[in-house]
Amino acid sequence: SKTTTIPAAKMATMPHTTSIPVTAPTKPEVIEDMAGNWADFKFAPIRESQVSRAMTRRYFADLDKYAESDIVIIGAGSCGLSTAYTLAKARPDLKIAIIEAGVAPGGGAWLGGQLFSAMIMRKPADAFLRELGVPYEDDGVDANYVVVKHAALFTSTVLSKVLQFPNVKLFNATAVEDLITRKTEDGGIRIAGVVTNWTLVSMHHDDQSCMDPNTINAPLIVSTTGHDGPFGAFSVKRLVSMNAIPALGGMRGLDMNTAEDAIVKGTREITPGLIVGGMELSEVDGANRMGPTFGAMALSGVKAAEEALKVFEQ
Ligand code: AHZ
Repeated sequence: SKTTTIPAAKMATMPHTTSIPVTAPTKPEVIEDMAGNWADFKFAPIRESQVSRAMTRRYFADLDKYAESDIVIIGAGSCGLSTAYTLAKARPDLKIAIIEAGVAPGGGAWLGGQLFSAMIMRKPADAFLRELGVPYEDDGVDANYVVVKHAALFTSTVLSKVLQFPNVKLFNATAVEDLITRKTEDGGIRIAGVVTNWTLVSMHHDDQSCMDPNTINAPLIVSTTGHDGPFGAFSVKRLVSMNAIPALGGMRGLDMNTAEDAIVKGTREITPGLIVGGMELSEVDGANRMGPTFGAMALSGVKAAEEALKVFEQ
């Protein structure tokens, strides 16, 4: 494979755009063998059970391995993925499970806002884009923000990096439907894991007879389930219903300037064993929403990872 970079002339028209190496694929061996003769093309033979076993063997091995995890991240939106990237890179020795209710990980970060593709990140979150190698444009010398040409470029890049870490497993189409709790000596509670189920099962508890869930034990959970909605703000709502915190502040109206700082600064361990980041935190603290600007999600993820590392370094 050979490495190419964006040509200097093109770079000159894109001020402050980072140059990331693009790996040109080598011509696949099979195509050379066929030499254009597709009439004789044939896949290597297979028996259907081989496919089933190749998938299920690995999935059940992962369920077994991650039943005791070091960290569970709930929600694979922009904040959860940023948390996972930062943690997995810093601590390859930690077993990190990500539980995502949707089939498609990424949460709201496949589009910038409404149905528009560009993703805006306010400075200094551009540093996280450089860390990932996501190219961006700067809207001029005075601009306080940078623009990724498509939100899906950010999301697919961080996702592909997270999935390549050997110490991370993503369980998608899987919902966290409760938290595992332990009583502490002072009469409070500590979060000690998550209760999971297939999302399609979680959605049908009302019209099917009970189908019991599965569990993952972990000393630390990072919850990034987004603001309130059909699935959002899951962990913090559950903390209220189990009297671990008195009440939710409720997400306030949109104010980009106050919202982004508040989410990043406020990212913390809310209840022993449970760190909350991203827009889920706005429901606890009564913070404003920021709408379509994603720098706080990335940096809240970085802060959530730092808070988690402090716990592991104690
Ligand atoms: O599917 C959810 C989404 O992918 C997932 N999730 C929610 N509840 C879950 C549960 N079990 C497993 N019980 C669950 N997964 O969590 C993910 C949340 O992603 P998100 O993009 O909604 O949240 P975020 O905090 O990462 O990013 C918020 C982005 C927003 S919202 C907003 C505004 O409304 O003003 N502005 C920004 C930038």
